[in-house]
Amino acid sequence: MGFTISQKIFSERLRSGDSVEFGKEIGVAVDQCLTQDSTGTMAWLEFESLGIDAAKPDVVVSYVDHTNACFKGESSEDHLFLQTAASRFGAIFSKPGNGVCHQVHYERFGRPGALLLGSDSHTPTAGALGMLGIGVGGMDVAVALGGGLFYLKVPRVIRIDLSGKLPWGVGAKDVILEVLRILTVKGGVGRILEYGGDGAHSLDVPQRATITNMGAETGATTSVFPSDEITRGFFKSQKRENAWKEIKPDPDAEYERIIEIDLSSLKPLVAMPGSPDNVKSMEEARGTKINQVHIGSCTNGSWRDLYIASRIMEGKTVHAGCEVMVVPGSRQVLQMLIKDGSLERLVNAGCRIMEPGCGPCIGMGFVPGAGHLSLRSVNRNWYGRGGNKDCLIALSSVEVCAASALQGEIADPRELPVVVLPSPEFIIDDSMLLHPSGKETEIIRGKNIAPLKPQSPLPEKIKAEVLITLGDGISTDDILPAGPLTQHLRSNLPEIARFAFYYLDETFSQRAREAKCGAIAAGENYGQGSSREHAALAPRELGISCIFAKSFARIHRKNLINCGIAPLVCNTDSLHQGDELEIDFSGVSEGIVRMKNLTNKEDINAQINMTALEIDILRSGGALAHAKKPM
Ligand code: MIC
Ligand code: SF4
Repeated sequence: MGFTISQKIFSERLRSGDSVEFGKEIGVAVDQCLTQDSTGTMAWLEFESLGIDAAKPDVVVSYVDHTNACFKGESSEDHLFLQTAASRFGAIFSKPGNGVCHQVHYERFGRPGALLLGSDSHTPTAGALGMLGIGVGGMDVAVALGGGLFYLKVPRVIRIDLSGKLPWGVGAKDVILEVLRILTVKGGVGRILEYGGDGAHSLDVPQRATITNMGAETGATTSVFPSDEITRGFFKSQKRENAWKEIKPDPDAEYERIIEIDLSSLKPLVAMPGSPDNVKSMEEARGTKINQVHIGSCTNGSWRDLYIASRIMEGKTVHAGCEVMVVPGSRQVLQMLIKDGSLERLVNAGCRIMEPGCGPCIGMGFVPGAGHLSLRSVNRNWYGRGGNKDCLIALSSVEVCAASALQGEIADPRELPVVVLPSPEFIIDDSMLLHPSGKETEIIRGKNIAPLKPQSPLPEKIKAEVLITLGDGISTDDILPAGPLTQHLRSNLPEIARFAFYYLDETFSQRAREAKCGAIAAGENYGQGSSREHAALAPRELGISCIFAKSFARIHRKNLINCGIAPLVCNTDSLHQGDELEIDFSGVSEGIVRMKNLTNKEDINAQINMTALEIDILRSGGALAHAKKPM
């Protein structure tokens, strides 16, 4: 039996386990790690707590992109900590303004065939280069920085077979919105999406990156394209041709499922507010009034995207009832836009410009008003995303965003003159990437950086009160909102914990602190979305010891275990806020947790669904306590 692309990459770095067959538990060596500021302060503090001298993987980059604007001084202090920690432990530091981690990483560091672990859920963007990028929580990155293996069960592979060519006005974003329409936000869980077919070879690397980036929204472990002549061309233009090699699946590789998409027949799509899989056709969405357009983010912040937007808007004016914010994905993109006149075209059309970074995507500026509809080229649109729980966000391609900005309502770009893309001239200037100076660097910590508390082993029995009951699809943005409210508190757990479930129930943190030991009950796909470890660390800080849900999203489930919270699977319909539970962990190794609901006298057996290693981590109290245990 031949291998898929991901099996090839896993098998080359297999250090624990005997085969890369689906479902096998394996431990793989990690080649590259990335961290970003909002998850990175914790990841580097966690790495430091392991007492290891220097980061081990070949390429380690610490980016600042989420808190560039420094609305609060704490963020500036965090940046200095990250810069000095990177220098001390041997990582490259990407300064604020250099761009979003995923965009810069594929431009300057990624390479076909490598395995990248990143403390951000959109790390799969790197799959555009024919490598595997996997988003994880900070503790998994900390362990990998120390040279530890990354353990996972080999995911099933869905092949997405692309044929034809995208017509004018239809973007790579429409390909991934079509995939989301088919798979929904749960269809990728436990799976890798591998793209192939003639149509795949018609897409350039930035288009592929849009698709691999937003594969995260299907819940997939990662997404990957083959590395071909198009990839080689990209490496050449980035002056890194030596890093290129061909990667393709074996012809007899086995897939769980093959999804066929004819690019020529695709039409523009829009994900309407609430969820990235709330996908509607242009016919259904057009004419909807919009207040804002945001073009940019790690999904659609490439030069290709912004160039097209500038040509669509050239010589025209943004609609009076609409504001437009353009945010280049990287400084390289910005430099190219300056050089080729795109920036001038955008500004002349009435667009506003923000420095390269995450910006509005994570609610750092350009926060829409209550009930306002913001059309964005970003990847997420849950309620509460974008910095205001009452705003509405719709997702589309840059082509749809630009056409709609001119009309003040969702509009069809296919009716506008065709934009022909010239060959890009990439500007290579790595001056905002700082190289480490080594062990003598003093790490500078602001007051905001609260020391980590030690993790303590899981008790055999606990009593806990159900503090909140929740429905399906609770995202990490629901658990711990991002944006200006919390972004500066990412290295201060006691402070950030005050905002746990803030948009859903402002009293939660206070009640949790009073209860001392609490539990949460939820529906399907609990914790979907970001890799934000704080969505597990903050509840832990508030004394939450277990979460009962019908199912869990991959990264969050692992973050819970790493933080010493038990993710327990059961039917949660009979649990109510205020129920007193007696939970018995003595059967954990057999995969069962027995629980008595003292309020309604019901006995429930919850499934633990964990590997032996995960059980060991949970028993130890978390990943750091486990990593420090003598072998
Ligand atoms: C996001 O898009 O939600 C983030 C902000 O990039 C997160 C990480 C974080 O919470 O800092 C992610 O996707 O992992
Ligand atoms: Fe930044 Fe948004 Fe991408 Fe997250 S999804 S890394 S906030 S641009």
